[in-house]
Amino acid sequence: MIKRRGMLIVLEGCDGCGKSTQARKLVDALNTTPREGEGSLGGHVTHAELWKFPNRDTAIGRLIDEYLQNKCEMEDHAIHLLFAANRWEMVPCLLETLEKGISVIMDRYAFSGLAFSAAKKKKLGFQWCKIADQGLPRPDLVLYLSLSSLEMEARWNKKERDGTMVYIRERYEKVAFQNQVQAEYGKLMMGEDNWHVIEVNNKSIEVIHRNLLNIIKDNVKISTEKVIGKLWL
Ligand code: 2DT
Ligand code: MG
Repeated sequence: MIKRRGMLIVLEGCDGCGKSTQARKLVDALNTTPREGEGSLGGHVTHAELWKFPNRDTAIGRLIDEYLQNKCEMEDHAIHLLFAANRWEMVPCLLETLEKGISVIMDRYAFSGLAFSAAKKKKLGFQWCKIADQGLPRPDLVLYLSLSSLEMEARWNKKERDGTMVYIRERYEKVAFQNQVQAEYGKLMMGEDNWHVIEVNNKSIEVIHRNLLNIIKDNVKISTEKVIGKLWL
């Protein structure tokens, strides 16, 4: 019998597009899907874990958190490298997890690193930005949630009105900036065979969830038989 590794599945998109909600639902679904029989993933995926980047719990992550909350300033190249270092520090644990046959659903990854840094006014070179993440484990799937800027603004305003405490926007949570970020994502997905774009405007959480789960089901067998690739190499 072939020993199968876990899948590496990344969710990407602008702030407020629903990545975190969908990531949680996917992990729940994969952990409760029957191993065999109707509705199963054919015994290919048994367990899944939720990972998130930036991981604000490490020493590097705490610096990033301060930066995002505007509690400190950081030179653009330096913060870009910290985001990448925050991924590299987790690579041994990530590979071990996949090797055990556990799938990882990741809420942001190197694509956020590139899109957000490249969207800055004093642009960091696209190629320069890529280098820091080159060689990371390559995701089997990148599920990109695409949201219009009108809908994005409506969601943010709702968050601010509904919050019992005043919602304080983080550094990058400005519509014009996020539009630029979406444009940078557009460059990243060109020519890639592992990206799937899911339009999320006016769709219910459940409909989007089923859409994502079907993409995973379609790819699970082939992905888990392959050796994990290296990103941008
Ligand atoms: P969350 O709102 O998802 O916590 O993200 N970011 C993220 C970068 O600029 N570079 C990166 O490498 C990553 C992973 C995106 C916090 C913000 O940090 C941005 C939004
Ligand atoms: Mg955010």
